[in-house]
Order: sequence, then structure tokens, then C-alpha cells
Amino acid sequence: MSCVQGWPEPIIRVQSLSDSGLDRIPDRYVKPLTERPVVESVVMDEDDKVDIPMIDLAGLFSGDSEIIRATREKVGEACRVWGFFQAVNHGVHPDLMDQARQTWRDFFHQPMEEKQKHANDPKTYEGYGSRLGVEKGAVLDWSDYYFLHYLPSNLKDHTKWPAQPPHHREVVEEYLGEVVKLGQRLMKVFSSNLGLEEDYLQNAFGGEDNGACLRVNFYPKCPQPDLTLGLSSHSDPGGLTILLPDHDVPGLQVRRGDKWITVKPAQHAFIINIGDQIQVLSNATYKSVEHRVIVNPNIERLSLALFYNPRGELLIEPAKELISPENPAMYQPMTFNEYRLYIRLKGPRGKSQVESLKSPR
Ligand SMILES: O=C(O)CCC(=O)C(=O)O
Repeated sequence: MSCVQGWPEPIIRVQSLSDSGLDRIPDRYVKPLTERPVVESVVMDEDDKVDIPMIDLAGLFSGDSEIIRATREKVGEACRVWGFFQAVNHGVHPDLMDQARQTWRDFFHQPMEEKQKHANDPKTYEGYGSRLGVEKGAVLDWSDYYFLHYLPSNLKDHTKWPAQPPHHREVVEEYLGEVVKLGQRLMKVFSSNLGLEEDYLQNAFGGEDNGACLRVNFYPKCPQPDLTLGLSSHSDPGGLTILLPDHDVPGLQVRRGDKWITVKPAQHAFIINIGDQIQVLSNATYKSVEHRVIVNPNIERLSLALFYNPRGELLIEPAKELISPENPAMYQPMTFNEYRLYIRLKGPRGKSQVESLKSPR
């Protein structure tokens, strides 16, 4: 899918750097001053109390039309106002969430030779990786990751998933199946909240066999967390993201105006956010929102991001139903395969890509 042949420089695993006990991070992880996080001050101000909305999705399964309507409305408001929310009682079993997190933690704590068997390259990104983007000399993020395809089914290849630890593939397969079901439910809620047919977004994504991939982010301890980021500011290029955060270690920050809000993860909640493709399909009624990850000197962090996406070959454009002379289409059509080349080549760059797609008026 791309002309990229390989990484521009030898890959260094951030986990190995961290395990080596260094007390200063190498220069190539040091962010420019304007991108560095402000490490939490002791004084709490009003903004420290602000958090993304928390929504109990049990209402969606209640069978009571009034409760279903009220729950959908909460989701709609969170999508319009925040582009992000936490969800509890979402239908994925807490034990399965814990098992999925644990098996990935075990994966990252295996000997390096085992992990290296799955080392990835920038042609597909599938496997064990340590950088996004292929620009030589780029400043890198303080994280390693594992990326794999789940849907469409012709892209799923278990041989590209870790073979170890034992039962890893079964747990990951079951977990992804359940999270994708949650994604399907949310697509219906989003469609009707936007005033579209309930199946509109799912059909626009390619029907049942849409795209879905998993990136497991591993953020090792960092001796100078004020100089770097675990993941630089970006909006998600896909449709919607269902993130299983590390419930014990905050790190995700969401941009709100010129401030960064640190999300306080609730036990067994998912963090859900709108990606660029839903911004385009909704003609910016819903907007993807920049987010980034800060790192920690004392404790590692792990998160599982399920990206619920359109099939790569489909053209994505604003829904005709949402366009009128007063509200013309804001974006030109583009396939998701073309769209995601940008982040694959350049790495995370705020919201620059979706902004650049705006149609000239
Ligand atoms: O680790 C997190 O909390 C966020 C991860 C994320 O933004 C991503 O994988 O795109």
C-alpha cells in the first residue's frame, strides 16, 4: 500500500532504553519546547477537575424506549461537544478486559528475542514497532507498540499476531470480537443522532466486514517525563476509537481549547473518541479531537486502542443527507487507504491532515 521500503534508521526499543536505567533521555526523544507537557503542579485549579463526560451505556440495552433515547442523547452531546467520552456498562465483560490487558503486558515483558520475531516495517506497520512515521532524524515518542489487523477478514492473519504468551491469540480474538460489537452499536447510535438511517455509517464503512485494527501502546518508565511525550498530539485517522486505558496510570490528555485535560480513567471503562473519518462523513457535526500521552518516571503504562475504520478502498465523503446550499460539503472524498498514508509517513501531527482536506470554498 505504500512505496516505503524500510525504517530510515535502526530501530531502538524504548523499553530497552528504559530498562538500561539511563537517567537522561537521548536527544532524539526531546520534544521542542512548545510540545513539552507541563508536569502536574501541586496546586489544583478548576481545570484539574474538568474531565471528559462519563456515560453509562446500560440504558442502550434497557429495552425502555425513554431510557434508550436519553442515553443516545448523552452520547450525541458528548460527540458534539467533546468528541470524547468514557463509557461504563458497555457490554464487554470486565474479566475479558483484564485478561486482554494482562496478556499484552505479558507480551511486552517477554525476552527481546521473542518480541523481535514480530518486528514490523512501515509497509503495513503490522507487528512490534517503536516509531510512527519514516522521516529521517524525526524526534521520536517514548513508546513501543504492537499493531495488528482484525477486519476486514481478508486482512486478518494470525501468523502476524504474537504466538506467545500461551493463549494470547484466543484472548485477543475474543476481546476484539466483543469490542467490535460495541463499535457496531455505537455506529447505530451515532447514525441516528446525526439524523441518518441507523445503518448509514456502518454501510459507509463497508457493511459488516468493515476495517478494525488494534494498536497496543506500551509506555515504559521515563526518567525525564517533562521533556518528552509517550505519543505526540494527533487526531485518530480512522472512524472511532475504543480505548482500554491503564486504569491505574493516567496519561491520556485531551485538548480543550488551549488546555490539555488529563483523563482520569474509571475502572473497566472504555474511552471512546471520534476519528477523522466520522468528522468527514458528518460534515464536521462531530469533530475528531487532538490528544496525546504523557509518560511517568515511576510506572509503565499500557493501553489497547481498537480503531474501528472504513474498509481501506472505499471513498469517504460527507453524507449527502447532511449537505445543503447553506451547509455545503466541507471535505473532498478520499479513500481511507490514501488517508492513512499521511500518519504512516509523517507520524502524529495534530489535526493537520483533516484540516488540509477541507474543500476550497
Ligand atoms: O494510550 C493512550 O491513552 C492513547 C493512545 C492513542 O491515542 C492511540 O493509540 O492513538
